[in-house]
Amino acid sequence: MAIAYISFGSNIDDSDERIEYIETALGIIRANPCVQPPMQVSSYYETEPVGYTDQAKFINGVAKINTTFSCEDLLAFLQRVECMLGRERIEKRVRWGPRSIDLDILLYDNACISQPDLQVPHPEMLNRAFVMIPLNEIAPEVRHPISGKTIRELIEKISETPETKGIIKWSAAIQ
Ligand code: A4P
Ligand code: MG
Repeated sequence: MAIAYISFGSNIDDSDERIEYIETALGIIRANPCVQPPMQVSSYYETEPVGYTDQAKFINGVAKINTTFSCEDLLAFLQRVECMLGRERIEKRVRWGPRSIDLDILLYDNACISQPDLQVPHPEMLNRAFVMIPLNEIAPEVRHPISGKTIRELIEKISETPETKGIIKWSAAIQ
């Protein structure tokens, strides 16, 4: 059994729809036989878009799962969940543009994977307050396998950046 941390984000239209996409995705993940309880979910955060900024605000958060999926199979499963929720693949839309749901693998045990279509730890996670703030809420003592530092130590680096000011807690954690 492996422990994986998954980031989720949605920024389609109004606030209620974003929450519905996230909760449907989390429900499908929780119900899969390769995912064992308990699943732990951070609070939801409303965040300013990063990258392509002319788009709606995101709801972001992080989930911790216990899973018998290999990391490659977990990626394939998460991509199927994205498709089920109507997410168009990257070729059909603006890179970093609006999406019904985005599910990324942040960490998978202590794995360091560098394949063309799978990099773990997620290469951008340390630069993204919208990932690190919810991750720090549920996994402050977990170590990032490349830097060897804990999430609590690593978040200090980004806590002063302007991006963190655009991050507002939207709802308390739900288990
Ligand atoms: N891929 C490689 N490693 C991984 C991994 N660890 N987890 C590959 C998931 N996928 C991984 O992803 C593109 C490719 O990444 C996949 O084919 C997979 O093989 P995608 O989901 O099709 O496209 P994407 O998500 O638009 O691209 P990308 O590069 O993943 O975008 P990001 O980096 O996820 O950025 N601002 C706020 N506030 N909140 C957000 O959530 N998200 C983005 C998207 C931009 N700005 C944002 C947010
Ligand atoms: Mg993605």
